[in-house]
Formats: sequence, C-alpha cells, structure tokens
Amino acid sequence: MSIQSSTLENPGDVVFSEVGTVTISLIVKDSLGLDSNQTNVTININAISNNQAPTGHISHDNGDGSTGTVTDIIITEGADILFNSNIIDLENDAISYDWHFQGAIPAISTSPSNILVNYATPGNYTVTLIATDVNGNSTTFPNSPLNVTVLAKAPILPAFRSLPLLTPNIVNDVAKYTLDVEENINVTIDTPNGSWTTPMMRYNGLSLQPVIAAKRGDKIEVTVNNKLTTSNEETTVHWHGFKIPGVEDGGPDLPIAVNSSKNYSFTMNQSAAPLWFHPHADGTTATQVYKGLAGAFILTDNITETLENNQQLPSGSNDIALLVQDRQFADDPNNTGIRNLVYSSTGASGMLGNTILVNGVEMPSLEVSTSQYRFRIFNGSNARTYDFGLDTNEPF
Ligand SMILES: [Cu+2]
Repeated sequence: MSIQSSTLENPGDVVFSEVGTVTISLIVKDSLGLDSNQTNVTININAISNNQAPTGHISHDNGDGSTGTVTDIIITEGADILFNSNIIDLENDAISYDWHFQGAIPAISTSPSNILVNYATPGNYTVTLIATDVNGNSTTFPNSPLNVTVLAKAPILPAFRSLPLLTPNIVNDVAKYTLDVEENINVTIDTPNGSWTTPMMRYNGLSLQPVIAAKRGDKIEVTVNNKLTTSNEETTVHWHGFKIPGVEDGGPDLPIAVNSSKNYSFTMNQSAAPLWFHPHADGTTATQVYKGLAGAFILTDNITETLENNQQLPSGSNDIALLVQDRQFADDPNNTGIRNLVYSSTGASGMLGNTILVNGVEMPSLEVSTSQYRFRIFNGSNARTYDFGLDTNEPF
C-alpha cells in the first residue's frame, strides 16, 4: 500500500499562560533533515477577560513565501472551538488543520486534534508540531514528532496489447498469406511515463508483429513483397525453427530485392511448438528485426488439440503470445511526439536497449481471471537474454 498522506493524531496539549500572539508551527522535514514544508498558524488573542468572549484571529504562513487562508474566529471562554483549514502551498503539499481549542483564558490550552499532511514526493519524513508563545518560548507538542514513510505511488501501467492474428486465404487446402514488408510505419509506443510515435519497419503496416496459427499437416504459402524503397534494403523471411526445405527457409543466399516478391511454400510436418519468423538478409538481419520485422508462428497438433479440449492446456484467449524486445529511443527535446529508434551495435556483440517492450508496450498490464494461462514467450531482442520470473521472486 502506498501512503500519500499522514495524520498527526491528537498531538497533545500545550498550555499558554500569557496573553498575546501564539504561533504554532508544523514542520515537515525529509530524511536529509531538510525542510520540505513548514506552515505556521498564528493566533492573536485580542481581548481577554474571565467573563468576556474574546476574539481571535488565525493566519497562515506556509513557510515558502505562499500564504494560506486567513480566518477570523471567535474564541469563547470555556468552550471548545473547532477550526478547519486547507492549505496548498507552493510545493504542492497540502496541509490541513483540524484545531481544537479550549478557551480557558488566560491559560489557553491548545489541542489540535488531527493534522493531515499530504506529500508530493515519496521519502521519509518527520512531522513536528511546535508552539511558540509571546515571549518566544517554544514547546514541542507531546505526541510529535511523527515519523512517516511515503512510498512511491504505483504507476498507472499501459494496457496490454495482443499480437494480431493473420487470417489466411484458403485455396485448394493451402493457407495463403501475404506479408508486405514496409518501413516508416508510425507506431505508438505506450509506456508508464507516456506515449510517443516511432517510425518502424512492419509487416502489412500493422502496429504490432503478427501471429500466424497453423496445425501440423497444414500447407502454407506466404507471398512476401519487399517494399523497403526508402532504405533500399534486401530482405528475406526466415522460418525460425521450421523443418522445411532450405530453399523455402529465407536464408541470406536467397534475398528478395526491393520491389520484388517471393513465395515461400511448405508443409508443416513437425510437433506443436511456438515458432517465429524474421528477416535473414545478409548484413541487415539484426537491424531489420530491431526495427520491427518479426512474427510469431503458433503450431498445434493432435496432442495439443486433445489437451486443450480436455481443459488440460489453456487455449483461446488464455493462450497468449508475448514478444519481448529491448529497444532504445532517441530523446525528444522539442516535444514533437516522435522518438526515433537508436541502434548502436558494438561489433558482433549486438546492442542492449534500455526500454523493454512486451508486445510493443513497456510494462503492459493485463487483467486476468482466476484460471490457467499459457504464455508463449518469444525473445526477439538483439542481444539481451532474460531470466523471467514473477515479482514474488518465484521462477517460471
Ligand atoms: Cu532466427
């Protein structure tokens, strides 16, 4: 639980025996002992008489040059006085007082019942309440200082996004797909700290990398059109982990030139597996994957189908592909809303990005039900390896 406010409850009574101005200071210090907030409440006791209702005046000094509300009160001898005030100071820390006076004049017992302090930034604080009388004598209220730990607020996480499933065209029992290889596709990157746009390479102009689903025995035909006309780069589609003939496997020896096409044709004849595909052209494999060309290929077979039908394996919307990729984005000093990808490789060791995206989103949040889920995790990063676990430190 994150605490964003604290209450100094019933700080106790301090007795003043002198008529005049009384200042009550609420001092909030951070863990370094620096003043993070100070507010003063000044009480002027103007008319005092054992048989007369005195008038009082309360004003606030927030300690940072800003002033709060000024309130006149009537202090009635022998009666309780409740005074409420809300102050927002320049540091945007809100402090509210809930004062409780007893007007036994001239001996004034001052008893603020609750003091609420709101904190703008996390950290450790001490909250002290000090009363200073007309002669400058200070007394710390008996129940202060109060030690407060303010934890960081849980960030509002961006929504999880599912990878889009491609729909085949079934012709004569063959599942036909088309992959247009495109660049300068404006992709929205959502993070806990805001969103921006990044021009990327993509298949079919999709904002996310696609998924192809197939079953063992399926005949697949994929037409790939190289539309990388700006960068003028060759590409291929390599079917990572597929048991298919070499000529269909999109190696660097069979590139697709710009404005050219190639048909990949194969039959899936292997056990169920989470597979993936990505470019494998000579010299541009790493950068094209980094810029966004990749896709998941979910292969099922009779065994997985039986397990799913018997509810022994999660299926449907409980079977979720996660594409994990680290990226680095350029700064946006002029607030254009566009942040370009930065690729800086040191030789053959590749590069490590400082932003880890899961399905194109940093730290996505997915509402789940109390049932089993199957996550197919694909590491599509350039050089980074991962040790996945739960935030309870339990391993997968
Ligand atoms: Cu590969």
